[in-house]
Amino acid sequence: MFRSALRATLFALPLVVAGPAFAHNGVDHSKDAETSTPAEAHAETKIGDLTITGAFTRATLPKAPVGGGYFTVQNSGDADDRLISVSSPVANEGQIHEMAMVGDVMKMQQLSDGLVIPAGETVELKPGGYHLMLMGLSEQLVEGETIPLTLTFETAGEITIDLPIAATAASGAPCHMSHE
Ligand SMILES: [Cu+2]
Repeated sequence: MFRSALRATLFALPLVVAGPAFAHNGVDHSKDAETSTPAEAHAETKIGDLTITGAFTRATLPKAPVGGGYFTVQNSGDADDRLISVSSPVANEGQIHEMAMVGDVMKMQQLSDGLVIPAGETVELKPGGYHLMLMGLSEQLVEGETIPLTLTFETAGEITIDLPIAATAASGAPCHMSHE
């Protein structure tokens, strides 16, 4: 029911690659990723020309049906790439969402064509912006644990990372709890 309602709101929007969604209070996490601890929260994963950092999800309440997924991906290559699908063994289905203004209301909607990672640019998935949705969770997401998350990129291919589970209201990976 939830999913079909969501699909009903889908329409093509130009992909915004720069703007408010990516301003993170002026903090560029890609720069401090290597100097902070713990290491696990900043595990840097490379696949092809892409570097993934700061991946996390949030703890869920028991029986919560959906979870989120967030990370930063940097494309150091000369060609655009595209995140085309996501999956996790703890979820029935993984989706890629964006937040967008629909009339006067901020809504999230599925990016049915995936999320473009432009050549030479960094795209941040975060609460309130682009994000992953794990639909139909089979288990509660418990803070401090990890879940496997498989990302499939059009060019770079497929990779599975361990997604750390942060607090329920976390706005960043576990070691970035505050950066106001
Ligand atoms: Cu969503």
